[in-house]
Parts: sequence; C-alpha cells; structure tokens
Amino acid sequence: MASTDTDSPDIDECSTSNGGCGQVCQNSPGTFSCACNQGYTLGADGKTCNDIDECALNTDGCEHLCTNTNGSFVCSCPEGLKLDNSGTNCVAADACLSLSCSPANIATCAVVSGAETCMCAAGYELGSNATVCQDINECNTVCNGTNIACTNMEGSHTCGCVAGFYLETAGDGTVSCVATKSFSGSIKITSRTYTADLADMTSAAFKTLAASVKTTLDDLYTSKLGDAFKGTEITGFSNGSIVTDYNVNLAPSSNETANSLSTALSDAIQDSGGSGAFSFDPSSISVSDVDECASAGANSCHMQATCDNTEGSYTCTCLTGYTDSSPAGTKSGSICEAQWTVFAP
Ligand SMILES: [Ca+2]
Ligand SMILES: [Ca+2]
Ligand SMILES: [Ca+2]
Repeated sequence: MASTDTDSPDIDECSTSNGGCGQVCQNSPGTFSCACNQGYTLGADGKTCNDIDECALNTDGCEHLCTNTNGSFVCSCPEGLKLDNSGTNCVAADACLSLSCSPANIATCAVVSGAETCMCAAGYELGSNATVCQDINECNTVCNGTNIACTNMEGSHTCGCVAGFYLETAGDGTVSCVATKSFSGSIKITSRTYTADLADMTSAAFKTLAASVKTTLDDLYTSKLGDAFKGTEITGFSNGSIVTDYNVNLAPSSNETANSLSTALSDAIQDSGGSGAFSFDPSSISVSDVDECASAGANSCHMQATCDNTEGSYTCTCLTGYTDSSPAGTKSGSICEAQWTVFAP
C-alpha cells in the first residue's frame, strides 16, 4: 500500500525515465500515474498511449471524408468541394451558376469535371432527380439481416441485435448477429472524473471513453474466460466517479453464471495488480441476469408465445394451437402461426 505518512519523503517516479509513461507522467504522494495527450488513450498496460481513431469511432464531425492521423484526424472533401474555415465542412470550389440543390444544409452544388453536380453530406444520397439529397436507409443496406435490430434516422442509424444475439462486425464492415448468453454488469471507475457529456451516448466523449473501457473489460474477461467470452458492450456512464453499465456476451454453450462472472472480473482485476488504463473499485462489481421477459420490447417472443426467463437468456414457446414457424437462425417462438383456420358456416 502507498504510505500517506508525511514523514516519509515522496519518491518522484516521474523523474526517472518519465516513470515508463509514453507521454505524461503525474507524480502524486506515494504513487504516480501515466496520462495521455489529447487524441490518445491509455493502453492496457497503463503506460502506452495509443492513437484514437476518430474516423472509426465516428467522433470526427467531418461532413464528407475523414482520414485518421497519429494524435488527430483530418477532414477532406470529394472532387469539386473544398474545406471551409471550420475544418470539417465542405463548400463548392467553384460556385454553380444554374443548378440548385436541396436541402440547403445537406446538399452542396459543385462543379465536378466541368459539370454542375449536387453533392450530399455523409449519410445522404441523391434522389432520382439528382438535385435533392435524401436520407440513406441503412436498415436496407449495411445493417440488414437475420436477428438484426436497426433504427434508421435522418442522416444516420443505429445497428444492434434482438435480445439473445450479439452484433459482430467483420473486417469488411459487414455485420451479423450471433446467438449469445448475455448478462448485465456494472463497475465503478475511480481513476476518471465524470463529465455531463458522458450521459449522451452520441457524444464524442462517450464514444471515446466507451471504446477504451470496452477494450479494458474485454481484456480482463478474456484473461479468465478464454474463448467462451465474446465481448462487452458499454450501455451507459453515470456519475460516481464513473459508474459504467455494460452487457457481457458469452458463447451460448457457456456455463458461466452472474456470480461466476462477477468473481472472474474481480480476480482478473486483482491479478492485474491495479495497473492498467483504469482503476476500478473492486467492491462495486456487480453482474446480474437480465429478465428479458419483463417487457415485450426486451425479447423477440411472438405475441402468441410465452416468454420464460433463464440465467443468461430466455426462451419463447408458442401457445397451444399455434405452430412455431420461426425462420432458420432465429429464436424458437419468434413467429407463431395458428394451426387451423375456422371457416364461418
Ligand atoms: Ca487519431
Ligand atoms: Ca439514415
Ligand atoms: Ca435472462
């Protein structure tokens, strides 16, 4: 334990080889910690600083194109457009004389290869008339498939899976939902200070911290569970210092329980000796089963099916008189059809 005795002089670990820190070393009474400059995040060893890929996290704010750089990122524009003073938005390099494009805040008219052309911001595409930009419905394209839960939004979308499935993204960006055993977890980070923007899951602060905490939790769980562990998803941050809520996903064949997961994470943190990108309060660890049957929106059971909660998942069973006609790859009881039709005399 670090001594708080005022008689023993503090050792400034930062005075030797910067404390082993990649960037910033912060000495404090009895101990020290590493930190990183803006644009970097502390690695799993608690010393190395890794570049944040703002383009991949979608925190860049670029209207059109984004290129990640070490410690930062740069926005750029397609042919015919140039960056304006904001550094994120694009304006026409040569103004159009005849063509007009709409809506004004999304469409820009530019001269491309000598022809006046309407250009749309990211998340939008030109309609058939080639002058009006319209939302791309990603639920029909990049976020489409069995067990996928997609919400299309103006200029964006969210992509997830129905309860009982976990979203996996392949190297080429295609997504699929694989069956999972899933639990809800909570843990308190003591080495960071809560800020109000962490309550907004769409904020750059949330996305950046969530990616970093996910990596750390994934490493900790993997060290104890191996291949049975599939990954965590950060679902929220709240004040105190930072309470992290997350889902932990396992292979469906896993025998882990809420209690064994809680013990595994606690042991993994203890084994790491408290070093790493984050300090956690071990007494704050909680893992519990999710009762997917508690509300209709939290499960994929058909309205003519019963829902039974299980540890790590749930089951759906079609009511008597109904046949289970759930498509291949989906949960049983997702679609229930009446077995016979009664004809009026
Ligand atoms: Ca970067
Ligand atoms: Ca959209
Ligand atoms: Ca459950």
